[in-house]
Amino acid sequence: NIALFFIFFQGPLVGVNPVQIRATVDLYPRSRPSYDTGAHISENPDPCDNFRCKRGKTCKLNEKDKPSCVCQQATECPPSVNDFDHVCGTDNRTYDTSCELFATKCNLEGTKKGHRLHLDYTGSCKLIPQCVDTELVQFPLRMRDWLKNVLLQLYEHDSVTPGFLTPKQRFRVKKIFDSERRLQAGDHSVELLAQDFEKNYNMYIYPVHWQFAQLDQHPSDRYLAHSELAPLRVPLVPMEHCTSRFFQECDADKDKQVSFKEWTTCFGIKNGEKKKMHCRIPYSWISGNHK
Ligand SMILES: *[C@@H]1O[C@H](CO)[C@@H](O)[C@H](O)[C@H]1NC(C)=O
Ligand SMILES: [Ca+2]
Ligand SMILES: [Ca+2]
Repeated sequence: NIALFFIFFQGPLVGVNPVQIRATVDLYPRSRPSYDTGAHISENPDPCDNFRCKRGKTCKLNEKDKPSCVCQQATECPPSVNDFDHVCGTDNRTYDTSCELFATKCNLEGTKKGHRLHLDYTGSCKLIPQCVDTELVQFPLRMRDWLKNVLLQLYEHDSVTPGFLTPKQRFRVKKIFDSERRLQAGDHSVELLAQDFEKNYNMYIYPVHWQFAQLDQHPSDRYLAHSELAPLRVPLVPMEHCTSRFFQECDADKDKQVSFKEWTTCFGIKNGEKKKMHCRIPYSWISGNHK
Protein backbone atom coordinates (compact mmCIF):
# COMPACT_ATOMS: atom_id res chain seq x y z
CA ASN A 1 0.00 0.00 0.00
CA ILE A 2 2.83 2.34 0.76
CA ALA A 3 3.95 2.21 -2.84
CA LEU A 4 0.58 3.38 -4.03
CA PHE A 5 0.46 6.46 -1.94
CA PHE A 6 4.05 7.41 -2.38
CA ILE A 7 3.51 7.64 -6.06
CA PHE A 8 -0.05 8.90 -5.95
CA PHE A 9 1.02 11.97 -4.11
CA GLN A 10 3.73 13.02 -6.52
CA GLY A 11 1.31 15.70 -7.62
CA PRO A 12 -0.97 18.16 -5.92
CA LEU A 13 -4.40 17.11 -4.78
CA VAL A 14 -6.06 18.18 -7.96
CA GLY A 15 -6.98 16.60 -11.20
CA VAL A 16 -5.76 13.36 -12.59
CA ASN A 17 -2.15 12.53 -12.25
CA PRO A 18 -0.71 10.25 -14.91
CA VAL A 19 1.82 8.83 -12.45
CA GLN A 20 -1.05 7.12 -10.70
CA ILE A 21 -1.17 4.52 -13.44
CA ARG A 22 2.14 3.02 -12.45
CA ALA A 23 1.32 3.22 -8.80
CA THR A 24 -1.70 1.01 -8.92
CA VAL A 25 0.34 -1.89 -10.22
CA ASP A 26 2.55 -1.64 -7.17
CA LEU A 27 -0.44 -1.67 -4.89
CA TYR A 28 -2.00 -4.73 -6.39
CA PRO A 29 0.85 -7.14 -7.04
CA ARG A 30 -1.58 -9.94 -7.76
CA SER A 31 -2.32 -8.22 -11.06
CA ARG A 32 1.34 -8.42 -11.96
CA PRO A 33 2.52 -11.54 -13.78
CA SER A 34 4.95 -13.63 -11.80
CA TYR A 35 8.21 -14.62 -13.42
CA ASP A 36 9.43 -16.90 -10.70
CA THR A 37 11.15 -19.65 -12.64
CA GLY A 38 12.58 -21.31 -9.59
CA ALA A 39 16.06 -20.65 -10.90
CA HIS A 40 17.23 -19.50 -7.47
CA ILE A 41 16.62 -22.82 -5.80
CA SER A 42 19.94 -24.38 -5.02
CA GLU A 43 21.18 -27.18 -2.83
CA ASN A 44 22.24 -24.79 -0.09
CA PRO A 45 19.79 -21.91 0.03
CA ASP A 46 20.98 -18.85 1.90
CA PRO A 47 19.09 -18.92 5.24
CA CYS A 48 18.76 -15.14 4.92
CA ASP A 49 16.67 -15.48 1.75
CA ASN A 50 13.07 -14.91 2.66
CA PHE A 51 14.07 -13.97 6.19
CA ARG A 52 12.38 -10.67 6.79
CA CYS A 53 13.70 -7.94 9.00
CA LYS A 54 11.98 -4.72 9.88
CA ARG A 55 13.06 -1.43 8.39
CA GLY A 56 16.54 -0.40 9.44
CA LYS A 57 17.63 -3.96 10.03
CA THR A 58 19.23 -6.50 7.79
CA CYS A 59 19.65 -10.25 7.98
CA LYS A 60 23.04 -11.62 9.00
CA LEU A 61 24.03 -15.10 10.10
CA ASN A 62 24.97 -15.32 13.76
CA GLU A 63 27.66 -17.50 15.36
CA LYS A 64 25.42 -20.53 15.01
CA ASP A 65 24.84 -19.81 11.32
CA LYS A 66 21.24 -18.92 12.10
CA PRO A 67 19.69 -15.90 10.39
CA SER A 68 19.08 -12.92 12.64
CA CYS A 69 18.24 -9.26 12.22
CA VAL A 70 20.88 -6.67 13.03
CA CYS A 71 21.00 -2.91 12.53
CA GLN A 72 21.94 -1.93 9.05
CA GLN A 73 24.78 0.53 8.61
CA ALA A 74 23.71 3.71 6.85
CA THR A 75 26.76 3.36 4.62
CA GLU A 76 25.43 0.00 3.35
CA CYS A 77 22.24 1.57 2.05
CA PRO A 78 21.85 1.81 -1.71
CA PRO A 79 22.60 5.39 -2.75
CA SER A 80 19.78 7.68 -3.74
CA VAL A 81 18.92 7.72 -7.41
CA ASN A 82 17.58 11.26 -7.37
CA ASP A 83 16.17 13.92 -5.06
CA PHE A 84 12.86 12.08 -4.78
CA ASP A 85 14.61 9.46 -2.66
CA HIS A 86 15.48 12.02 0.01
CA VAL A 87 13.43 12.06 3.17
CA CYS A 88 13.10 14.49 6.02
CA GLY A 89 13.28 13.09 9.54
CA THR A 90 11.44 14.43 12.56
CA ASP A 91 14.85 15.80 13.57
CA ASN A 92 14.51 18.12 10.55
CA ARG A 93 17.55 16.50 9.01
CA THR A 94 17.58 15.39 5.38
CA TYR A 95 18.51 11.76 4.83
CA ASP A 96 19.66 10.58 1.43
CA THR A 97 17.18 7.69 1.48
CA SER A 98 14.61 6.28 3.89
CA CYS A 99 17.00 3.33 4.30
CA GLU A 100 19.55 5.74 5.81
CA LEU A 101 16.97 7.19 8.15
CA PHE A 102 15.85 3.83 9.46
CA ALA A 103 19.43 2.56 9.72
CA THR A 104 20.30 5.66 11.75
CA LYS A 105 17.26 5.11 13.96
CA CYS A 106 18.18 1.47 14.51
CA ASN A 107 21.73 2.35 15.51
CA LEU A 108 20.32 4.81 18.05
CA GLU A 109 18.07 2.14 19.56
CA GLY A 110 17.57 2.57 23.27
CA THR A 111 18.31 6.29 23.20
CA LYS A 112 15.80 9.11 23.46
CA LYS A 113 17.02 10.46 20.15
CA GLY A 114 16.40 7.13 18.45
CA HIS A 115 12.97 6.82 19.99
CA ARG A 116 11.99 10.26 18.73
CA LEU A 117 13.32 9.87 15.21
CA HIS A 118 10.65 9.12 12.62
CA LEU A 119 10.17 9.67 8.95
CA ASP A 120 8.37 12.98 8.75
CA TYR A 121 7.90 13.44 5.03
CA THR A 122 9.35 12.63 1.62
CA GLY A 123 11.84 14.99 0.02
CA SER A 124 14.53 17.19 1.53
CA CYS A 125 13.67 19.11 4.67
CA LYS A 126 12.19 22.47 3.97
CA LEU A 127 10.22 25.16 5.66
CA ILE A 128 6.62 23.97 6.00
CA PRO A 129 4.40 27.04 6.32
CA GLN A 130 1.93 27.16 9.15
CA CYS A 131 -1.56 26.01 8.29
CA VAL A 132 -4.02 28.78 9.03
CA ASP A 133 -7.66 28.13 9.91
CA THR A 134 -9.10 29.14 6.55
CA GLU A 135 -6.76 26.72 4.78
CA LEU A 136 -7.56 23.96 7.23
CA VAL A 137 -11.24 24.25 6.37
CA GLN A 138 -10.52 23.83 2.66
CA PHE A 139 -8.27 20.82 3.06
CA PRO A 140 -10.95 18.10 3.44
CA LEU A 141 -12.88 19.49 0.48
CA ARG A 142 -9.94 19.06 -1.82
CA MET A 143 -8.97 15.73 -0.34
CA ARG A 144 -12.46 14.31 -0.70
CA ASP A 145 -12.48 15.26 -4.36
CA TRP A 146 -9.06 13.74 -4.83
CA LEU A 147 -10.06 10.46 -3.19
CA LYS A 148 -13.04 10.19 -5.48
CA ASN A 149 -10.81 10.75 -8.51
CA VAL A 150 -8.33 8.15 -7.34
CA LEU A 151 -11.08 5.56 -7.06
CA LEU A 152 -12.48 6.45 -10.47
CA GLN A 153 -9.02 6.05 -11.95
CA LEU A 154 -8.62 2.67 -10.33
CA TYR A 155 -11.97 1.75 -11.81
CA GLU A 156 -10.85 2.73 -15.29
CA HIS A 157 -7.63 0.74 -14.99
CA ASP A 158 -9.59 -2.17 -13.63
CA SER A 159 -11.80 -2.11 -16.70
CA VAL A 160 -8.75 -2.62 -18.91
CA THR A 161 -6.73 -4.86 -16.61
CA PRO A 162 -8.91 -6.44 -13.93
CA GLY A 163 -7.35 -6.83 -10.52
CA PHE A 164 -7.23 -3.28 -9.22
CA LEU A 165 -10.55 -3.53 -7.43
CA THR A 166 -12.49 -6.39 -5.94
CA PRO A 167 -15.89 -7.09 -7.55
CA LYS A 168 -17.63 -5.49 -4.60
CA GLN A 169 -15.44 -2.40 -4.77
CA ARG A 170 -16.12 -2.24 -8.53
CA PHE A 171 -19.81 -2.38 -7.88
CA ARG A 172 -19.63 0.60 -5.54
CA VAL A 173 -17.42 2.72 -7.77
CA LYS A 174 -19.43 1.92 -10.90
CA LYS A 175 -22.35 3.84 -9.47
CA ILE A 176 -20.21 6.94 -9.13
CA PHE A 177 -18.53 6.39 -12.48
CA ASP A 178 -21.81 6.03 -14.36
CA SER A 179 -23.38 9.08 -12.82
CA GLU A 180 -24.05 11.87 -15.30
CA ARG A 181 -24.06 14.32 -12.45
CA ARG A 182 -20.55 13.82 -11.25
CA LEU A 183 -17.99 16.57 -11.30
CA GLN A 184 -15.16 15.71 -13.69
CA ALA A 185 -11.62 15.75 -12.33
CA GLY A 186 -10.01 19.13 -12.62
CA ASP A 187 -8.58 22.09 -10.81
CA HIS A 188 -11.79 23.27 -9.20
CA SER A 189 -12.34 26.19 -6.86
CA VAL A 190 -13.15 25.45 -3.25
CA GLU A 191 -16.58 27.01 -3.83
CA LEU A 192 -17.37 24.56 -6.61
CA LEU A 193 -16.10 21.63 -4.54
CA ALA A 194 -18.32 22.68 -1.66
CA GLN A 195 -21.31 23.03 -3.98
CA ASP A 196 -20.71 19.63 -5.51
CA PHE A 197 -20.43 18.05 -2.10
CA GLU A 198 -23.91 19.34 -1.26
CA LYS A 199 -25.34 18.27 -4.57
CA ASN A 200 -23.63 14.90 -4.90
CA TYR A 201 -23.02 14.04 -1.27
CA ASN A 202 -23.56 10.33 -1.84
CA MET A 203 -20.68 10.08 -4.26
CA TYR A 204 -18.21 11.12 -1.60
CA ILE A 205 -19.17 8.63 1.08
CA TYR A 206 -17.60 5.56 -0.42
CA PRO A 207 -14.22 7.14 -1.34
CA VAL A 208 -13.84 8.40 2.25
CA HIS A 209 -14.76 4.99 3.71
CA TRP A 210 -12.54 3.23 1.20
CA GLN A 211 -9.46 5.27 2.06
CA PHE A 212 -9.92 4.55 5.74
CA ALA A 213 -10.10 0.83 5.10
CA GLN A 214 -7.02 0.97 2.88
CA LEU A 215 -5.04 2.44 5.75
CA ASP A 216 -6.61 0.40 8.54
CA GLN A 217 -4.67 -2.82 8.02
CA HIS A 218 -2.17 -3.16 10.88
CA PRO A 219 -4.35 -4.20 12.59
CA SER A 220 -7.71 -3.82 10.88
CA ASP A 221 -9.60 -2.58 13.92
CA ARG A 222 -11.40 0.58 12.79
CA TYR A 223 -8.71 2.74 14.34
CA LEU A 224 -5.80 4.35 12.56
CA ALA A 225 -2.62 4.47 14.60
CA HIS A 226 0.02 7.02 13.69
CA SER A 227 1.95 4.36 11.77
CA GLU A 228 -1.11 3.36 9.77
CA LEU A 229 -1.64 6.96 8.72
CA ALA A 230 1.98 7.32 7.64
CA PRO A 231 1.57 6.01 4.07
CA LEU A 232 -0.85 8.84 3.46
CA ARG A 233 0.75 11.52 5.62
CA VAL A 234 4.40 11.16 4.65
CA PRO A 235 4.12 11.95 0.92
CA LEU A 236 1.42 14.52 1.51
CA VAL A 237 3.07 16.77 4.10
CA PRO A 238 5.61 18.44 1.78
CA MET A 239 2.90 19.28 -0.74
CA GLU A 240 0.03 20.11 1.53
CA HIS A 241 1.12 22.05 4.58
CA CYS A 242 -2.19 21.47 6.38
CA THR A 243 -1.75 17.69 6.43
CA SER A 244 -0.25 17.37 9.91
CA ARG A 245 -2.68 19.78 11.50
CA PHE A 246 -5.62 18.16 9.73
CA PHE A 247 -4.86 14.67 11.01
CA GLN A 248 -4.00 15.99 14.47
CA GLU A 249 -7.36 17.71 14.76
CA CYS A 250 -9.09 14.73 13.24
CA ASP A 251 -8.22 12.88 16.42
CA ALA A 252 -10.89 14.75 18.32
CA ASP A 253 -10.56 12.84 21.61
CA LYS A 254 -6.74 13.01 21.46
CA ASP A 255 -6.14 9.31 22.06
CA LYS A 256 -3.47 9.29 19.30
CA GLN A 257 -5.71 7.20 17.05
CA VAL A 258 -8.14 8.27 14.39
CA SER A 259 -11.30 6.23 14.76
CA PHE A 260 -13.61 5.51 11.84
CA LYS A 261 -16.09 7.97 13.28
CA GLU A 262 -13.47 10.69 13.74
CA TRP A 263 -12.29 10.11 10.18
CA THR A 264 -15.71 10.41 8.56
CA THR A 265 -16.53 13.45 10.69
CA CYS A 266 -13.32 15.13 9.49
CA PHE A 267 -14.44 14.67 5.92
CA GLY A 268 -17.95 15.91 6.58
CA ILE A 269 -19.54 12.49 6.19
CA LYS A 270 -22.45 11.89 8.50
CA ASN A 271 -22.37 9.12 11.03
CA GLY A 272 -24.94 7.07 12.82
CA GLU A 273 -27.68 6.70 10.26
CA LYS A 274 -29.10 4.00 12.45
CA LYS A 275 -32.53 3.96 10.92
CA LYS A 276 -31.10 3.04 7.59
CA MET A 277 -29.10 0.04 8.66
CA HIS A 278 -29.82 -1.80 5.45
CA CYS A 279 -28.08 0.97 3.54
CA ARG A 280 -24.91 0.67 5.56
CA ILE A 281 -21.98 -0.84 3.76
CA PRO A 282 -20.49 -3.85 5.50
CA TYR A 283 -16.92 -3.06 6.45
CA SER A 284 -15.61 -6.05 4.49
CA TRP A 285 -17.00 -4.51 1.32
CA ILE A 286 -14.93 -1.43 1.74
CA SER A 287 -11.72 -3.11 2.71
CA GLY A 288 -12.04 -5.88 0.17
CA ASN A 289 -11.40 -8.51 2.81
CA HIS A 290 -13.51 -11.51 1.92
CA LYS A 291 -14.01 -12.72 5.42
C1 LIG B 1 14.09 22.60 8.80
O1 LIG B 1 15.11 22.70 7.85
C2 LIG B 1 14.79 23.54 6.77
C3 LIG B 1 15.87 23.42 5.71
O2 LIG B 1 17.13 23.38 6.25
C4 LIG B 1 14.61 24.96 7.28
O3 LIG B 1 14.30 25.85 6.23
C5 LIG B 1 13.48 24.96 8.29
O4 LIG B 1 13.32 26.24 8.86
C6 LIG B 1 13.72 23.94 9.38
N1 LIG B 1 12.51 23.82 10.17
C7 LIG B 1 12.51 23.90 11.48
C8 LIG B 1 11.19 23.70 12.13
O5 LIG B 1 13.51 24.12 12.12
CA1 LIG C 1 -5.95 -0.09 12.69
CA1 LIG D 1 -9.17 9.48 18.51
